[in-house]
Amino acid sequence: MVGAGAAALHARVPHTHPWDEPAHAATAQKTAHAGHGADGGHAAFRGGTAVDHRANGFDPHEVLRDFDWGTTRRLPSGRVVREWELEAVDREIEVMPGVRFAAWTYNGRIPGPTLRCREGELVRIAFANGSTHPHTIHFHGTHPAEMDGVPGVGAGEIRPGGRTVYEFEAGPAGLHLYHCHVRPLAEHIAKGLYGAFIVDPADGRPDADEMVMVMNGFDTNFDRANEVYAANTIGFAYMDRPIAVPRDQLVRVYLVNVLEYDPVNSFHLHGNLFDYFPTGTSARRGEHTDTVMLCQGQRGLLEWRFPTPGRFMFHAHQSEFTELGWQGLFEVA
Ligand SMILES: [Cu+2]
Repeated sequence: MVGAGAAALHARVPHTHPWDEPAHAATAQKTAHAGHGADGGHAAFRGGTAVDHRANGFDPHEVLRDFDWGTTRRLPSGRVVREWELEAVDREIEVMPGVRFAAWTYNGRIPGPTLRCREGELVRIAFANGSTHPHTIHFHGTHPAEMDGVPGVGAGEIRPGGRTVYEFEAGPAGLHLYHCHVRPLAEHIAKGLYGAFIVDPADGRPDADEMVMVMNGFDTNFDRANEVYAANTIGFAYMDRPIAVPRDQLVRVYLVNVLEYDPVNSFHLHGNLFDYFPTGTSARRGEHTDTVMLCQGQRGLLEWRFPTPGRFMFHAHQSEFTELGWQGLFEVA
């Protein structure tokens, strides 16, 4: 029973939290609206409606471990070229049950594909603009100025129907991101045009159960404030269905914050601490903690193991974000 969070979306819930039970389970049940059902599941609010992941075309559980390595070929020089095709697509996304958001996406999903490559490879991203607005792809990491994906430099803004190719040597190793850089910038990002960009060290990282979490939010009533918060777009998705993790397995989360309209976001883990590697650019951990705070555009790697089985929450430590969707569970077995 994890019922109190969703109620905050359309009712004021006086200080009940999923992690309070069993002591406060009865209170949580009483304060939840009718329609939440006996199990209190977040998906079952407003008369049993739930986000239709199939209709959205992506499921946060698949996004979580979906790393897009693109396609590779070898140049006569022996160098590896890694290629992807990204298209900007206007698309309506159901961001919480019954709430449809007129999104702008890369390849129809939010976040866009998690692009992954190795340091030193030549990467080529063919970008087609199938949207009704001009867009770009601006990558974080090192690249020549003309590949920066900003208006007025290189290919600049790509008009609807237009295309370009961004090409550069991948580096440095770390966790970067990509997003549209057309003005008004806040709108172009908040509408959904972003994704994670992972550059692996040439000799890789230790084996782990790897996940990507792009912390985001949605302004569903155009007041330049978010009504729903999440990791990977759909609030409560990892509460409804916890993330299964084997006990003692090294877990590595690639954490990105692209949240618009709020100055900071955060990640807090229950029952454990993690090693934190800011931007993933160094093998030396920056901190051993249970909470990290990230400004918009900041990202980092989190690593830890669960030594005992059970359910462990993770969520933004801004309680408002937590109650509006940015929370989830690890199920350790
Ligand atoms: Cu744009």
